[in-house]
Amino acid sequence: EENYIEPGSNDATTGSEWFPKSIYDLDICAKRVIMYGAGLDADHPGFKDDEYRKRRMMFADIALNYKHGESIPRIEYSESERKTWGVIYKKLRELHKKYACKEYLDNFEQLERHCGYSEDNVPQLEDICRFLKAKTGFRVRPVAGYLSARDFLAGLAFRVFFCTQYVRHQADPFYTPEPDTVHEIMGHMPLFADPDFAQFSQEIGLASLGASEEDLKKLATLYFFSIEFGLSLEADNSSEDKENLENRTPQKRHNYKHAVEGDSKILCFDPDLVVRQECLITTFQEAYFYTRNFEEAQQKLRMFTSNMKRPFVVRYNPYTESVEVLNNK
Ligand code: HBI
Ligand code: FE
Repeated sequence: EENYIEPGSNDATTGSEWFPKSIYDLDICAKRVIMYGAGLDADHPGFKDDEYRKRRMMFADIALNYKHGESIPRIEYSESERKTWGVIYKKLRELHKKYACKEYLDNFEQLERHCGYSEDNVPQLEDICRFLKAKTGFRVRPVAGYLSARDFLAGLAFRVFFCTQYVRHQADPFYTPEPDTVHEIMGHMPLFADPDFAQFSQEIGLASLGASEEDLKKLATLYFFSIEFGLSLEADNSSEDKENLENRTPQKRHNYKHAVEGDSKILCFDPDLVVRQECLITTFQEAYFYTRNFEEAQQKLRMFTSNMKRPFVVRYNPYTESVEVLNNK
């Protein structure tokens, strides 16, 4: 490959691990996918399904050949894929009414209006990409599967979300061991249309560029307990003080079914505490973290990352969609 950099390679400009400097460099990150298509584990529901594996290779092919700036190929989803999507869509729309925050609900409605979100249609990434670009400057680009935390977070620095395009196996619509397009489209897309959430996400990404292994792990954990599993505390009366809010019934305070109805802990988002948590992939979390709004999350993240040490400073240039690296040696 003419355009490939081995993970872990040294970066001549910073002396740290190589990282993308321009949005075009994300083509390199996208190729370093850890697991996809033929590499499904034995416990994956699609492991013994040759047809599914073939389908996954088709999606991998699209993602591995995609280059920044191209339009994202449209997919004709199969009847089985549309059925899986529909079952999840229906269930989640019910849960959203009860648990989702206002920002999520408002943007979801817009996605229904502008991007073909509905029970019987799997939305196209190209349409979502255009929508997000206009709302917050965020983009999605197809990815073949799981990336390293470093490559995945690097995309966010450029307001790019690496987005899977395949649908989970039909055997188990309500569980997937890996991200799939239903997770991305239903779960992530609505909030990337929110300006504060977008800013928060980009700042995690910028902090990750050239970060030490230790700091990278902290940022991945912060990503996990905010963008993946974060809670937004909503008050229906803004004059109430914090103590009153915390004494509310859980149903009024939080947005997630498990967090609300399970026996997990619900704690205020504090990066110093969050980075000591373990990320549980295959089970519910032991604790969830809330902020009152996305701006609060942003401020707390900024406080935390300003104490991280790198031998250089990165500055994002939105005109060129690249980062400037300032060596302060
Ligand atoms: N890769 N494609 C993909 N999607 C993810 O959501 C993802 C990933 N790699 C790493 C990752 N998530 C997590 O480690 C985050 O904590 C960064
Ligand atoms: Fe996710």
